[in-house]
Order: sequence, then C-alpha cells, then structure tokens
Amino acid sequence: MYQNPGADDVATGRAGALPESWGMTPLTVVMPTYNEAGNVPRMAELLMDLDIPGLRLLIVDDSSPDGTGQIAEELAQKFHAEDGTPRMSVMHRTAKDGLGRAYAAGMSKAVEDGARYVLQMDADGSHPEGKIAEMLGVALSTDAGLVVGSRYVPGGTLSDAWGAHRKLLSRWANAYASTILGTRVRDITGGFNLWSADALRAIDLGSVGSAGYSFQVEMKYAALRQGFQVMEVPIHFEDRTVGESKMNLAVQLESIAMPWKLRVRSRGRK
Ligand SMILES: Nc1nc2c(ncn2[C@@H]2O[C@H](COP(=O)(O)OP(=O)(O)OP(=O)(O)O)[C@@H](O)[C@H]2O)c(=O)[nH]1
Ligand SMILES: [Mg+2]
Repeated sequence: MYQNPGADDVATGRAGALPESWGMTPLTVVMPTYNEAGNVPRMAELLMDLDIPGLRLLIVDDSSPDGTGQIAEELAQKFHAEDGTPRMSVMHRTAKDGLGRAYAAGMSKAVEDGARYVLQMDADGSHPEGKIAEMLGVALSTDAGLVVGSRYVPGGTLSDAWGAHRKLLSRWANAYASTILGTRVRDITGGFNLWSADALRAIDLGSVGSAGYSFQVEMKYAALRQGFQVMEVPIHFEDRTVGESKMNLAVQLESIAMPWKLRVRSRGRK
C-alpha cells in the first residue's frame, strides 16, 4: 500500500514512505542544464540521498560554457547502486538548443535504457525533491500516465520571492494555454512532471515540435489526447537562488503561439 504523507509532510515537502519494492522501480530523473555549475552538485546530492534506490539521474547538458557538463561527469563517478552500476550519467549535446529539445533527447534515452518512469526536473532548485516519492506512489497506485507536480491545485504554493506581478503572469500564462486547448489540467505550464514510459512511447517524443518551454504544454496536451489519466500533486515552487534564468523573448513568443498551433493541428485530425 502506498502511504500517504501526513499533513506536515505535504506542507514541508518531505518524502512520504514508499514500500520497499516501489522504491526499486526504475525511475530516471531527466535534468536539462545550461550554466548550472552552482546548482548541479547540490541537486545530485539531494536526489541521491532520497530513500528511492531505483532512482537514476540523467543530466542533459548543452555544452554549458561554465563547465556544468564536466562538473556533472566528475559527480557521476561518485554515485553507484549496490550492484556497482552508475546511478548518475551525463548526456552532452553540442549547442544550446532549447529546454524542450534537451528534454526530448534525455527522456528518449531514459526510456530506451529501461526506465519505467521518467521525471522532468529543473536544475535550479525550484522543484521539491521531497515530493518525488509521493508522485511515484501516485503513479504506481493509480496507473496514471502523467503525474504533475502542481502549483495550482489546493495546497500548491509559489515562492514568496515572487512578487504579485510575477505570480499573476504565471497564473495568466497557465490559464491562457489551458483555455485555448480546453484542458482541465490546473498546472499545464509546469515543468515538474512524472511520466510513465508507456505514455512517453505513445506520445512519440520525436514528433514534439517545441524547442523551448512550450514543451511542457505540448507534452501534457499530447498525453490527454492519447487518453492517459493525468493526476496532480500539490508542490511548493521555489525561486531560483543561484545562477541565471534562461528565459528569453524567442521562447516566450513560442509559448504564446504554441497553444494555437496545437489547437489547429488537433482540429485538423478530428
Ligand atoms: N540543456 C539545456 N537546458 C536548458 C536550456 N534552457 C534552459 N535549460 C535548463 O532548464 C531548466 C529551467 O530553466 P530556467 O532558466 O530555470 O527557467 P525558468 O525556471 O523558467 O526561469 P527562472 O524562473 O529564472 O528559474 C534549468 O535547469 C536550465 O538550466 C537549454 O537550452 N538547454
Ligand atoms: Mg527555473
């Protein structure tokens, strides 16, 4: 039986206990990085310290000028499973090619290598690693194809460091995409998502068009269109404290256009 975390655990984001066999489930965390040298060591330690022995970490680095890829390689030497196999690996890509493309490449590799579940996670500490056990527990106990770490279900919260303007913009962007697409996922723009390998195979990552942040919306819409059950688990979303944001105008414009593109495409298929 999956044990629900208590109210305190939900508030603090601490891990709920998973049955031993569930903790052995092959789960790969895919983490795209671009200039995250100040964050990657801490993230790797946090993930490896979780009581989830089946968890592996795949860093997808786009040749970060600050040496993130090399730092990650050195870290990867440190972490091994009991049978001696590596728990952490690094995929090196040649150029900065967008968060969406990095995710598509890393998630495909994770599924090819045998992951049963794949978790998307940013490297900047925004996503609570203490919620991973709960998300995996929900996936295993409900058979959902996608479990969203959600800022916008009851219990979900945003960093206090975000001013009212930024909070409103985030809410608005989320409402914009879900209204155009007619979906009921509360956090459709969020980037902390656990996928079953079956859902990822059905979606076909090679067919995903988003280069940047609209990847999150495109993927969730594809899961819904394929008929997969989607669950949402409340999370607290922290602000980045180390390093710089990679958000720029080009990816913002892509995010504005993408819901319309997806809508037109899906109507064409009806
Ligand atoms: N490999 C790769 N990773 C990227 C790219 N763009 C962003 N990332 C990573 O994707 C994750 C999310 O990017 P952020 O810059 O934190 O985006 P954000 O969360 O919208 O922005 P902040 O609120 O400023 O943190 C981070 O781990 C980045 O390092 C890219 O082009 N390639
Ligand atoms: Mg961030």
